Amino acid sequence: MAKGRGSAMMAMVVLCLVVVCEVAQAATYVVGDDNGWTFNVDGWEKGKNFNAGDVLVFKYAKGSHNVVAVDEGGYYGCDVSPSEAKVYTSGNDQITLVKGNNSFICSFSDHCNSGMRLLISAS
Ligand SMILES: *[C@@H]1O[C@H](CO)[C@@H](O)[C@H](O)[C@H]1NC(C)=O
Ligand SMILES: [Cu+2]
Repeated sequence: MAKGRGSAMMAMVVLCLVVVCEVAQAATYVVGDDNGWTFNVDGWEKGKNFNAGDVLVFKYAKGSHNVVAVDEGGYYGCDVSPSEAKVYTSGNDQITLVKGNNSFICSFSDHCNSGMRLLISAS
């Protein structure tokens, strides 16, 4: 009985450590900091080190912008053509980074060409 409780306790400690480590590793970033997801946000990523699992929060006035997860070509060409591109519209969109390049643009009229795009490399 006492032994069983001991190992249950041990399992819980290990579980807690794992949870704490995961929380410690994943960071949350508000894109554009105080300005949010807006024009000329491109470059905000410079000097930051992103990891897979980190979360980007895109804040903007709902209806004024959107966030489209595109491929690298979509970032460079301001092109949303891939049919599998995911579109976020909530104004408070949380997107978890995957390993490698993560590219996002706003597909409203000419916003992407006005620097409303992001290419983030996560390790
Ligand atoms: C990520 O994007 C950069 C900049 O365009 C490019 O040089 C690099 O090859 C890309 N990496 C991958 C894995 O596609
Ligand atoms: Cu926009």
